[in-house]
Amino acid sequence: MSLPAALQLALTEARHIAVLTGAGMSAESGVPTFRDVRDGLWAKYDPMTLATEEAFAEEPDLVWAWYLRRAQLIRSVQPNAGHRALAELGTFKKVDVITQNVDDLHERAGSRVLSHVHGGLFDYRCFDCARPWQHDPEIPDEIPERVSPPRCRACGGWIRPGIVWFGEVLPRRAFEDAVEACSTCDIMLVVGTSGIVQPAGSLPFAALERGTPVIEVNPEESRLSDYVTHWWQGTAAEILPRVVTIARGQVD
Ligand code: BV8
Ligand code: ZN
Repeated sequence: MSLPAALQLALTEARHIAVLTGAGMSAESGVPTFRDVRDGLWAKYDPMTLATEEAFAEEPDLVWAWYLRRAQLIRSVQPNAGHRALAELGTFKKVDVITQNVDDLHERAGSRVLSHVHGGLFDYRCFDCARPWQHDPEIPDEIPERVSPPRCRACGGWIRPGIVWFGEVLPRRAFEDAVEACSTCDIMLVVGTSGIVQPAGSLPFAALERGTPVIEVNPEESRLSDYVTHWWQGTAAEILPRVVTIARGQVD
């Protein structure tokens, strides 16, 4: 399936590209998405219930162990061809990467990330006094079901991952920068997101309402597919290298 000629031209001529990525961006690196069929790691834990302040307040050792497992997984995988393609795109176009993902795979591929709208798994802070905790937590090879989080040196509170849980507000600056990028870019890519989680899922409309073309890259239909300019059916690692070819003005 190829991109319509008019959108190919828009991509080649674009000077500023905004890219919103979701869990599907990291799927080909081996990181399960939230809506994947759950394997062992996810089968027992529904992110919707565990990724909340309440869950951490009630069972800090269960939630902390779950995030240790995710950190261990992310440390063990590599960026995929999709991450690398976006990094390459950023070497000859102004590319603003806005990610819902809490992993660091965009950075490890060489992209400059404008916004982690749901925070980052590896920046930790105190649950009580919010002081940053600048260490790398111990990650045992075999992570038990429950692991007590480290304690804050200043107040003794539990250390938590620096990510945005359900019910928590998004980092203001990150979200404002993301809206600005989507409102001013020449073209927007939306890669690997179901568009379910808000307010991140509304970002493509900041582009669409200005008549800016929005191309969605996803192997399946999402909540956004009916609204975007074009749904390019395919995976991040398949399609994004082709985006780079077209952006260079070469034949796809
Ligand atoms: C807020 C960090 C309010 C955690 C995440 C009803 C009840 C309760 C809350 C709400 C509600 N209705 C709306 C809400 C708000 C809620 C929300 O949106 N809920 C949803 C579920 C309805 N949002 C919030 O709570 C947000 N905060 O609203 O605060 C507020 C306001 C004022 C004052 C106080 C409070 C906070 C949301 C952030 C939650 N944190 N992550 C963690 O990671 O543990 S969200 C988390 O889930 C991810 O970050 C990501 O954003 C989201 C998963 O979405 P996707 O990335 O799209 O992934 P998904 O699996 O869904 O889809 C993958 C896609 O990839 C699929 O389309 C698939 O086809 C595609 N794909 C698969 N393989 C590939 C691929 N694509 C390309 N290539 C491939 N190879
Ligand atoms: Zn503290």
